[in-house]
Amino acid sequence: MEMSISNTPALHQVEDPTWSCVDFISDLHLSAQSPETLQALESYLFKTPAQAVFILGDLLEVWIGDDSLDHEAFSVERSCLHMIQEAGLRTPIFFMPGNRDFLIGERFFAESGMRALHDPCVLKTQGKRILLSHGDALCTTDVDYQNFRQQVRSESWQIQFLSMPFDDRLSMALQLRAQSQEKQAMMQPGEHADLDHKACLGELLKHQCELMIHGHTHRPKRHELDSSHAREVLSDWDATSLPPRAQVLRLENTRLQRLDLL
Ligand SMILES: [Mn+2]
Repeated sequence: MEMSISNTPALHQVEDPTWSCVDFISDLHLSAQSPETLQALESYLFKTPAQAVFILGDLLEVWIGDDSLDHEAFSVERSCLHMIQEAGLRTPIFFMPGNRDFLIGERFFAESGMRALHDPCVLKTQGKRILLSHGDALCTTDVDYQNFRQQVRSESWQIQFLSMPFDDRLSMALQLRAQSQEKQAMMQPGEHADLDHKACLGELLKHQCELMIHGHTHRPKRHELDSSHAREVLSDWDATSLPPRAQVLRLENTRLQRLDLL
């Protein structure tokens, strides 16, 4: 079987001195259960004034390999890919895989036209150096999760997983998701994993950045890490929640603002 694990070269740095407006979004968790959120993404992508859109992970709720594009169960994800391909003709779209969709591979990138970002990636724009990340790798105090992450991000695990029959992969993914939802539901507020303060500061210093933008935790907020370093957390999207969530973090002429689209 043809493996789809990514040989797509992922960018460690993106730089464009001509961009005066760039958008950041993450955690849309698109699936057949969320056509309204897909619709919100489509109308946003076709009218944003941004010169580049950065999707920082978890665009899709579940991804078990690019051959899913040929299965009826993933027709919504396929239409998402086609919509992004069309929108990308108007505005370049960059994508960094998250913990849900890290198995997005070469074929998905090629057909969607999205450019792959390494996690983390440095964006140089408007005189700033901004560190982009999904965020899960910096939840360093959750040792169980980091062990799991290391396993599923290894080439050997991915080769083995992708060689399994489609239906087996699908049931395994749904089982993992159910376990994770069960674990989340049993947690008290404040118990949910968050990015480690020291780990974030360390990454920022290492990459000579003052600001990090990330998703993953679904807790949109700006955190000051010290007098000159901060992180901005993106919101997740859910067009059917009350109130609906579809937020964009926009950097326009060096100013950051949060825009609620719905
Ligand atoms: Mn995530």
